Amino acid sequence: MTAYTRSNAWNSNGTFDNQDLYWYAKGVGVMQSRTLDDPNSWWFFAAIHGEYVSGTESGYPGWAYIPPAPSVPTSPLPSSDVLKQYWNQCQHQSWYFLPWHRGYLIALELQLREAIVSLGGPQSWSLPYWNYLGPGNEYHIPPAFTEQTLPDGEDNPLFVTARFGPKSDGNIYVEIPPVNQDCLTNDVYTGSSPNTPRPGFGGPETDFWHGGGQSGNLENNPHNQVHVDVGGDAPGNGIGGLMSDPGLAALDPIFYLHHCNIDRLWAVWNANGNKNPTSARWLKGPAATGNREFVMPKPGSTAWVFTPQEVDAMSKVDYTYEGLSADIDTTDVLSPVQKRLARFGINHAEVTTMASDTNKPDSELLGAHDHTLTIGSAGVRAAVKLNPAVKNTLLKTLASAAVDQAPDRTYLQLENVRGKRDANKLIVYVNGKLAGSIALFGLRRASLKEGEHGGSGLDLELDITEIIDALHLEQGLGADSLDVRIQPDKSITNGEEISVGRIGVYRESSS
Ligand SMILES: [Cu+2]
Repeated sequence: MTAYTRSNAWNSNGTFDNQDLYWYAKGVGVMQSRTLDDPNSWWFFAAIHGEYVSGTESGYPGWAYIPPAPSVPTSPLPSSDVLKQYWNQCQHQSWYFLPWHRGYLIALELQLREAIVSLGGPQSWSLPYWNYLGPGNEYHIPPAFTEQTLPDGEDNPLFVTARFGPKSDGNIYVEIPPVNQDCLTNDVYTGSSPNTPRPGFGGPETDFWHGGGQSGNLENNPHNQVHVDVGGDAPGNGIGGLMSDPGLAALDPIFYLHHCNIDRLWAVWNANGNKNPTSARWLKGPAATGNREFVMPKPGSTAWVFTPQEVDAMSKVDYTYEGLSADIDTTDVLSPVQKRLARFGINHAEVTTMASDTNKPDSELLGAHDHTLTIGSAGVRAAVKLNPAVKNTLLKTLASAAVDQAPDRTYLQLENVRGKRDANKLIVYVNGKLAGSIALFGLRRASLKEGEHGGSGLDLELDITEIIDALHLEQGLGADSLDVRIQPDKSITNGEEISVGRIGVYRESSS
């Protein structure tokens, strides 16, 4: 069914010599010339993801307060039926994150291709992807996005004022590290224990879910990191960049190239032999259990209703990615499990696959710090007490690591994290070792009391398996608590402190 190829945006140095980018700009221009209430417009598509068109809040990030370019309209509104059917659909912190965004990209690509062909552009045009983890300069935004004008002198529809970068200086790039694609090493799409759900590679089991709670590994890094890096905020803690907030992000044309790369990484993960959920609840989507359906406007304003199972494999969609096969693990590369067992002195040559048939590993709370922590510029430090019985279970699996028996994995989660600003990251250390960095994309909205989940905030997870392995191998994991230090990436103004309700540490049996 492959008819189209989505190519690397850095081809032809990411300039308008790259015809995919030139025609993308032209197509975006056509969609931007349409009105907000037109389901074929750029503005309507951004609102499908999320919007603050006429909310109760005044001031930024309300759409009326966005500094041009682009000049974002807030009227005319579609009818309330159309609005309820289409707007505010994006699935975040959910196992629907990947299939929903895949359908969203397919719908936007159809709209753009129609507009591009109407201008005399190529029939084969497809959305390019931005692989910020590619070689050389590719961690920078392709230059076509920062030019104010097109080669013909017209305004460049890809240019956006509210895009500030990781250092708030207008230099737009992705910070590597912490951005990585380590998420590809988790072979579980969604972990599932009733009391301690793990988000896995693809996100936790949810109903229709417009954000809040736990991000899956891919959503956490690179997805959330790239949003916050690209959007950033204005110097001196001013307004946030469009990409930093889910209710603004899809107004920035770089959004869709970022999401193409996320979609590509899902395809790579599947091509590496990892399996998507097989439960009807995932395959049929939230509409099957009486919740909202996933629906996109097709050109001409016909409604396309779709489910995850209609888009969950590259064989079911009409596009592929340039160079997809080059990204796939080959047999001479050690699998993540082989690498891990090698650290325990186990000969990886004997390790065959330990792929998950069940896709449902068992997990359990290993320890917690239960008091609310407040994070200002200086950061915070806490002792996470470990439950002796659960620690013993973990220690047994570490001691009996074998070819056919990978030890438990361990995760640290910052729970009910609340705050006012998305454009920041928390850097976490466990017993002095760097556990990783977590971007706060979606934090402001998830913290609003009047929001969908009562302002319960975000649950931010880091895989600390390697640290626990190292502690075990170096010194036997004797202590009854872990020393956790949390440091913000950017300074935090008084009154804008970030709170963490609980720190939880979990063990998860290897599938
Ligand atoms: Cu996104």
